[in-house]
Amino acid sequence: MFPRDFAWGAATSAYQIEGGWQADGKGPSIWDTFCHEKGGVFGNQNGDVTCNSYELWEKDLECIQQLGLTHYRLSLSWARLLPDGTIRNVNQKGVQYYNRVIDDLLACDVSPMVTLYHFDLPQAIQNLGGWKSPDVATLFDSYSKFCFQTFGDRVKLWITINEPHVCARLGHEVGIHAPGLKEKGTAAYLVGHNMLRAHAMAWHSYNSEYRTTQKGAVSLALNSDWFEPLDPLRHEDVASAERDLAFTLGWFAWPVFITGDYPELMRSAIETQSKMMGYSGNWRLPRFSKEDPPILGTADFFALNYYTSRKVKSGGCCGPMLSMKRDLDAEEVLDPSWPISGVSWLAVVPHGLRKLLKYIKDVFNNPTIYITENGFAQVGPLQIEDVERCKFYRSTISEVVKAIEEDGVNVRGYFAWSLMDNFEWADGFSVRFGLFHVEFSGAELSRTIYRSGREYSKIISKYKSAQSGCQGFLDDDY
Ligand code: GBH
Repeated sequence: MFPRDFAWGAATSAYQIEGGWQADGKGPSIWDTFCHEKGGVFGNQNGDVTCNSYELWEKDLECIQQLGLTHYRLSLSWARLLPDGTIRNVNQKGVQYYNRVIDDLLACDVSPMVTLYHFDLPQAIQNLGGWKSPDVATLFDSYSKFCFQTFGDRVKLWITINEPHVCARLGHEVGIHAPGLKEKGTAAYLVGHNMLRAHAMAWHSYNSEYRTTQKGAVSLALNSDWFEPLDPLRHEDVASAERDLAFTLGWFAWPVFITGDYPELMRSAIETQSKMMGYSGNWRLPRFSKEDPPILGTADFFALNYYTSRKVKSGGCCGPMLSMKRDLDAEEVLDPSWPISGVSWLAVVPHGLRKLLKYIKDVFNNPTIYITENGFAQVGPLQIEDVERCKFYRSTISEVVKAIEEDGVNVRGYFAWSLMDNFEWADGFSVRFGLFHVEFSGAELSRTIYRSGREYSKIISKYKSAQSGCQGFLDDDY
């Protein structure tokens, strides 16, 4: 059974839904730049308008209410609030917009969970070196304090940075996300490091300046697949799966939750490869400096974005150049029994979530966990009757029940990705994750609930009524 105050949510992010990319004094972000330089995004699409939530927020609120959510996870656009990234210039129209969103949610009895950074760095900060520059941490801290000060009287759940792993790797190693850098084997580690520093500074600011009055909680959202050895009896496969977990989840979770430093496995793998390539061992993965505030202990809960799983075997790498892939030295494969959703990377493996939750409980000292994203993609012809996604949500949520009841994992909330179809980064509008369909070709951008939206709202209302004592009601269709 779910705890009484369990958070039933759905999530979105600013660049993916807001549009209004130049409205009312908003500054450009790296995603505006990345999309406008042609070639990086499916069909040269962009988030200039997308769901136009900047103007159509009431429509989103109607969707939220129709689902019966207790929580809504949104992100703030840094460049909408601070067009040049610094607190020297505050865009009051941006402040008004988010004030209105937050106030409307609270008036409808929906609690906001607010992410400060979801991939959309102000271009002005990119021009100073972006996440590769150590100075970005201080700028992020100022932006965070501004947000705590402005919205923290009403927002009690904060995420500083969404998926540092994706920003670092896809933005700076693979180059399919903004800012589109492909500096293999180096930039991603530096970016990840500065993101951790930025996160930790913001957490310490909240802790010392806002916590006693605002009484909220702050964390960062970490994405990870569940990784398990292709052949559990092969020592190399077991070690490869462990390395993959260390390089994905451990990269950020070890410093924050257990040691204040990167996983030993990760450091030694990188050092080995550096030496093999004739470089000094301790180059590439930075060390945390005594001058910075400590990283350890800078999360009040564990925020997990889970989508899929992989089997892992040894080897699979890869040319004469430095790269993260070479450091990882593992090959990920799909189990043929796993169905594939609309996008090729998203194999449907609900039981992987249960295993990952148990792993987090065991390795990271039994934290309170919010599943801050989980979802299923649709491509191709529109299906409002999306029965596959209904099955996906039903079986995923039943795995969460097992994690809570049988494994004793302290899960406190579940956020479906996403409230509605939106701009899916490099895939543009070709991939649809929404519980509501958005008609992007019509001027009204009308929102229509999918069958999976109705299904999710039924699940929520059944669990809510079961919590208030109407047991037995639960088992009929699940
Ligand atoms: C989330 O990341 C994001 O937070 C969210 O904004 C996004 O809309 C959602 O996923 C759906 O994609 O291109 O083969 O290299 C999820 C974690 C990790 C999933 C990177 C996709 C890329 C695979 N993502 N992965 S590939």
